[in-house]
Amino acid sequence: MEITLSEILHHFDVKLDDDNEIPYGNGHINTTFVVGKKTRYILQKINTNVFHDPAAVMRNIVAVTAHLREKVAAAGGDPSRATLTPIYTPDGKSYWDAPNGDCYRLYLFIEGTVCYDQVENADQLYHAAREFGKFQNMLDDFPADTLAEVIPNFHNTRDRFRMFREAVDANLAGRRDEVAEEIAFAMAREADTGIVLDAIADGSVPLRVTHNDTKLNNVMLDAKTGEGVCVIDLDTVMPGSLLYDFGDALRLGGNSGAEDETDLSKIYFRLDYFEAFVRGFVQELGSKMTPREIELLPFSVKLMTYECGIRFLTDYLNGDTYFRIHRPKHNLDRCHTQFKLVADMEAKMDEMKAIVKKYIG
Ligand code: ADP
Ligand code: GN1
Ligand code: MG
Repeated sequence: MEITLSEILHHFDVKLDDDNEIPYGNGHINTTFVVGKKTRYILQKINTNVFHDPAAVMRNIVAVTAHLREKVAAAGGDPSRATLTPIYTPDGKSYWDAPNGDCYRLYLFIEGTVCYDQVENADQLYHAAREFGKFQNMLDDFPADTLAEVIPNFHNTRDRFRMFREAVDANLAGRRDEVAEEIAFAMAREADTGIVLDAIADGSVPLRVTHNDTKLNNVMLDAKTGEGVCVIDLDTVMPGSLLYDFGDALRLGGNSGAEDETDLSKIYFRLDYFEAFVRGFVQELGSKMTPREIELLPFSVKLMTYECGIRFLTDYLNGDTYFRIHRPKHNLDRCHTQFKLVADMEAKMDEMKAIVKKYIG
């Protein structure tokens, strides 16, 4: 059953000044629209194939944004710009369950901001890093045990590898022979998958409340000043490692090209962007990091890029059922950029370590 957007909006406690409904943004997971004119809102269909318990996702988001709002207000800031503002239904729910099983939510549109699918200069990395750092700082005292684990083992790279190996064995879409080289690249790096997990297990890397999806188009920068405004896409806020947020941000932020660039000669890892991000991140979180966290910062970028690469490859092998794609080999193209970056990071690891040392350690 097809539901119209105006019918969906009717279930939220808002009066719109326009009936525009424009597809918006470049996220791979949810379906996003901008609605309204003078006062704009973000309407999203939550991807229930990815988030099996949307009620738990929204409970996390309501709690986390309430915590952030309080902190920002206490510091004299504007909470409606500094975090997401969920709009409620008249009966007080933060989402609407449609009769066909779909699930929708509405947020205030954060005006006067921009986010980047591909970074344009080092300054953007510096400000994004500070914003992700501030986000973690503000959630430092959030009770982590009240958060639902909405996607279990989200950054458990060992488990991601297991799922990858299962996809190779199952060969559901019949594409295994076509990607033999990519499979070999991934298999050769299996030993990397346990390094951060082992550090978490031995206590040298603490669990914190982390964002877990720190891609650059999930942080809003001020359209005029370029400074950080807020972190969005809070679906995956869960207990995790600071290394996940650091590494994942540079996976996309340190890429010289687009995540899905098909001309691989354009793809390399930008040390100048890496340095700008390190500078901002250390400025906000430097005093909190343990020696092992500091030591693993460069490796975490490679690990998160590798993990994302095997996730794209797994999805390609499974027949493209997880990430939204816009062309037949989109997931394979994405996998190629990630693996090219991994190889480049391996070549540049000593330089990355030297950059971290320059700022901390
Ligand atoms: P996905 O999980 O699919 O990535 P996001 O929540 O990240 O979905 O939303 C997709 C895009 O929509 C973001 O990258 C951003 O451009 C835009 N967006 C999301 N929420 C807001 C908001 N409250 N205000 C302005 N833009 C937003
Ligand atoms: C997805 O939702 P979005 O587009 O911000 C994915 C991330 C991946 C990223 C790859 C919930 O992020 O984990 O790193 O695509 N989010 C989820 O671009 O799986
Ligand atoms: Mg997003």
